[in-house]
Amino acid sequence: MGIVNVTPDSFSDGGVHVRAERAEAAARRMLDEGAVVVDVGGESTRPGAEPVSLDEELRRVVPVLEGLQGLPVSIDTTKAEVARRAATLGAVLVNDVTALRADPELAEVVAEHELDLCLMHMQGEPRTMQAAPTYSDVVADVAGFLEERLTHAVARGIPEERICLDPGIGFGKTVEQNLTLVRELHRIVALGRPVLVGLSRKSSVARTLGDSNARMASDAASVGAAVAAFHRGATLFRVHDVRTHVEALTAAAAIERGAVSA
Ligand code: HH2
Repeated sequence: MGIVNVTPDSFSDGGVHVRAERAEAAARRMLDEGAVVVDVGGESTRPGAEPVSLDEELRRVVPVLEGLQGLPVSIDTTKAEVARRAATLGAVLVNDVTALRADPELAEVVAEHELDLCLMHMQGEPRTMQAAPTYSDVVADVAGFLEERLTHAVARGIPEERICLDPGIGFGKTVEQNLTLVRELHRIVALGRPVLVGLSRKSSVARTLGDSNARMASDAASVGAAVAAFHRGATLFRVHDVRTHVEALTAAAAIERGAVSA
């Protein structure tokens, strides 16, 4: 999953894709490089980010979605109206970082338009989530949350086969908690749905190199973390540098399988 943030303030690529044509070109390049879907988002969820209005979010993403019609697009939103517009413009997946908690109508849009759905764990909300994340057992807590949200989504009419789960790396978690979630990812995989991870350029990955104030991981460090997640059962990777991840993960997968891909 290639990341296309159409925002002025995203932590890693904020401001890069503000112009629709540039976002569209970046998305097309990611698909050429092997992304199976591009995730278009108009609201930053980085720690400390302020929410954006519906009008502003639509103003950011609609031109990009229009330019990408006919291509596999995911919409990174918490708002039913944004998802609805995206669906009418051909989006195939809704990536909701609140796991259907922010907008009670979002489940209906996903069900009605037969979209795929990513349910992600987050403790708190972006503005304040890194203040003091606390868990009794981070993996059990995240797995329990995702299981409950999966049940909720299915009860709202979204077939289980359309849903993937995401532990929400960096969303209300310390570096240690993020690393534990990846190390014990098999406990999330055990819930029985495909698991997506977003490790790309995140500060927790950067901080494994020793600088406790580092804010953005290199692509090399991001790929290392993605491969570690792959070995623990992740099958979907939300990334900035698509080519590098595709090559690294293809090589890792070939070793697992003992055969090169067709
Ligand atoms: N991470 C970010 C945003 N959306 N969605 C899922 N499912 N999983 C993630 O880990 C995830 C996500 C944050 O990264 P980014 O999009 O690069 O920055 P921002 O939120 O500032 O736009």
